Amino acid sequence: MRDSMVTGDDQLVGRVKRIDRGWSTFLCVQNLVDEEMVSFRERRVRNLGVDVAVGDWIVVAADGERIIGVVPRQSRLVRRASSEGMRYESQTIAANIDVVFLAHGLDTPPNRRRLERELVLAFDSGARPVVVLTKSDTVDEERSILAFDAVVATSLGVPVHVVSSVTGEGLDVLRQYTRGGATIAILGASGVGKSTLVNALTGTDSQETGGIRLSDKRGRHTTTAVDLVPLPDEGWLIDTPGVRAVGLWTSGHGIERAFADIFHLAERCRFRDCKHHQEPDCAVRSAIATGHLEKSRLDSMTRLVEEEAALEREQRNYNRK
Ligand SMILES: Nc1nc2c(ncn2[C@@H]2O[C@H](COP(=O)(O)OP(=O)(O)OP(=O)(O)O)[C@@H](O)[C@H]2O)c(=O)[nH]1
Ligand SMILES: [Mg+2]
Ligand SMILES: [Zn+2]
Repeated sequence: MRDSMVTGDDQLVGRVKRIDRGWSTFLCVQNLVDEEMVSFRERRVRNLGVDVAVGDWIVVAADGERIIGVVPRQSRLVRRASSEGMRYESQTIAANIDVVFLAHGLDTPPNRRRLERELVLAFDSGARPVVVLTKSDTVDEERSILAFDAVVATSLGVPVHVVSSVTGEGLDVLRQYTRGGATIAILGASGVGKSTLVNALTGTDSQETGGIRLSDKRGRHTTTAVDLVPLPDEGWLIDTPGVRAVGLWTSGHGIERAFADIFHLAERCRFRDCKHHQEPDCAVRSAIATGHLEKSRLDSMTRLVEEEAALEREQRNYNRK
C-alpha cells in the first residue's frame, strides 16, 4: 500500500503539531480516499521562510522536502512576543482554533486580572472562550463555589466549568466542546494542569507533566512548546506552555467583548468619548458609586486599553522608521 494516498499530485496534506527551529512536525493525513478511516502519521518537514503555526493545515511536496502551501487560517490566537528584542512582533500561538480553554487552578485564589487579559486575547482570536477551573479535588466545596462565583462575575456569560483530572469530575462536559471535530487550545499559567488535562481527555500520557513548588504553588514550566494532539474520537487539543504574563496584541474587539458590561454602561454617559474620570453624568462612575460595578474592573479595563493604545503608537513609529 502506498504510504500516503492524498491528492492526485501525490502531495502530502497534514496539520502542524509542533514547531522546532526550522522544522515542523506535522500529522500527515493517510487514507483520505476512505473518509471513514482517516489516520495520521507523524512526519517532519523544513519550514524555513514559511509562516506556519501549530494548528495550520499544510500541503507538502510529494518528496516531503518542503511546504508548498498553508491553508488560510480561520482563526488565530496571537500574543505579543515576550522578548525585548522583538517588541513589535506578534507570535501566533495556535491557528484554526474553535474554542480556547482558559485554565485556572482552584488550589490558588482566582487571578481575575489575568483572566480578563486572557479573555481579551481569546475573544480577539475569533474562537470561543471557556473558563476551566482545574484541580477541584484539592479544595472543599465552599472554596470551589467562592472561586466559581468570582470567575463567573469576571467572565460575563462565558461558560465556566469545574473539573478534576484526578477524579474525572467535569471531563465529560469538556468533551462536548470537541464535537464536530473542533480544535481546543488550552491556555493558562504554569502548573494549572493543562498537560494533565490533555492526558485525561485523550486517555494517554503523551504530555509530560510536572510538579509544582510548594512555597507558592507555581508550576515549573514543564511544557516548553505548543503541541497539537488529536483526540481518539474526534477533535483536537492544543497544549501550550504556561506563561507568566500574556502580552496583548492589537486587533479586533477583544476588549469590548471581555468588558461588555462597561461598554454597555458607557452608552449612557453624557459624552460619547467619556473617559469615566471627571466627566459629568458618567454612567460608569455612577454604577461604581451604587455598587453595581467594581472600580478594580474599570481600572483593569483602562490599563488594557492603554496597553493597546501604546502598542499601536509603537507600531506606527516603528513602521515610519
Ligand atoms: N490534585 C490534582 N493535581 C493536578 C490536577 N491536574 C494537574 N495536577 C498536578 O499539577 C501539577 C502540574 O500539572 P501540569 O499538567 O504539568 O501543569 P501545566 O499547566 O501543564 O504546566 P506547564 O506545562 O508548566 O505550563 C502536576 O503535579 C499535576 O499532577 C488535578 O486535577 N488534581
Ligand atoms: Mg504543561
Ligand atoms: Zn463615563
